[in-house]
Amino acid sequence: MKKILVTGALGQIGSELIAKLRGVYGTDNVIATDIKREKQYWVTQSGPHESLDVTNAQAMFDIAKKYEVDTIMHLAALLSATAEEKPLLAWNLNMGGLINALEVARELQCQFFTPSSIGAFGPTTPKDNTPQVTIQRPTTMYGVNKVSGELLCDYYYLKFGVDTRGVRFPGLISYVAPPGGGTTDYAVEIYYEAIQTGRYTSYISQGTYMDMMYMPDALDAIIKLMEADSGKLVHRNAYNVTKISAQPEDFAAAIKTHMPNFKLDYNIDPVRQAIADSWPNSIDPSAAKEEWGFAAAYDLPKLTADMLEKLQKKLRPNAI
Ligand code: VAH
Repeated sequence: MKKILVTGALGQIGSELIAKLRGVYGTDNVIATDIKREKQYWVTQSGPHESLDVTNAQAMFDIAKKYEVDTIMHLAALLSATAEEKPLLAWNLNMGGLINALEVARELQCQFFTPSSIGAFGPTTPKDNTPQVTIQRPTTMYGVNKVSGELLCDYYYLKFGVDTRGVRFPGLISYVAPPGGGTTDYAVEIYYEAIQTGRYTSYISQGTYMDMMYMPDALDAIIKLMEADSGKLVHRNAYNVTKISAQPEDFAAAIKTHMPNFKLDYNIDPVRQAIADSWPNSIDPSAAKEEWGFAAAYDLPKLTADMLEKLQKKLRPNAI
């Protein structure tokens, strides 16, 4: 039975991954850690949890040893927009936290997962149907962190035999924990605003395509990759995964099939627009499909219907 340590457990992915992992592997086998201390029932009170600053190597080792974990899922990181605002902090946290987690995995012989991102590509990368193996010259600190992270995880596999695995996530859309500091956050905000105000002002311009995926598909991908036969994995760190390539107008059109009066307008954020412009329009997930059976269930219409239904209950529980 797996015993899993998760860092960044209160983040956008972690908040839902903890519940998913506990459902699959058992509550007591999933240790939720985060630097935040706020009480969120389904994370802190429903199973083992520890406060952890991932830049504290000894603290991470001590927690991993205390619970005798055999798997580390390292999610704690600053996202693209925040990383661009605070590049040195991003380097120290994103890379310092990662090397600490890899060292713990090496010393305790743990299997290891950490997400990369479409942010690992840059303006010289082929923009459409971006291949699994291609030019990676990102022009953001987040992208530098993600490419460095992919190489570091490959190194720990080749040099020390650590079973490292990762995916390049697209923008992730969820209704549980809002994202923070990302470039693709607009694709989450638009659904919240649709329910709360019936309109949304996008900071990303019309016609800007980016890859997106619904959180349930992302969680399934993590578990499927980690359970895959190690011998079949070629592109371990990290696999392109995606389901949707969309621009703000596509989200608005999908929302309008449920809310015909929904309005979308624009107030562009030059920093996040520049980040988005440096990323692919669409990436090719065929290596993930071939090597470990990646599949995603939610296309844009299905994602939109579920987001609006769940957010209606979350934000307007008493509405008829
Ligand atoms: C971000 N949501 O916007 C993250 C993600 C592909 C985007 O890495 O920074």
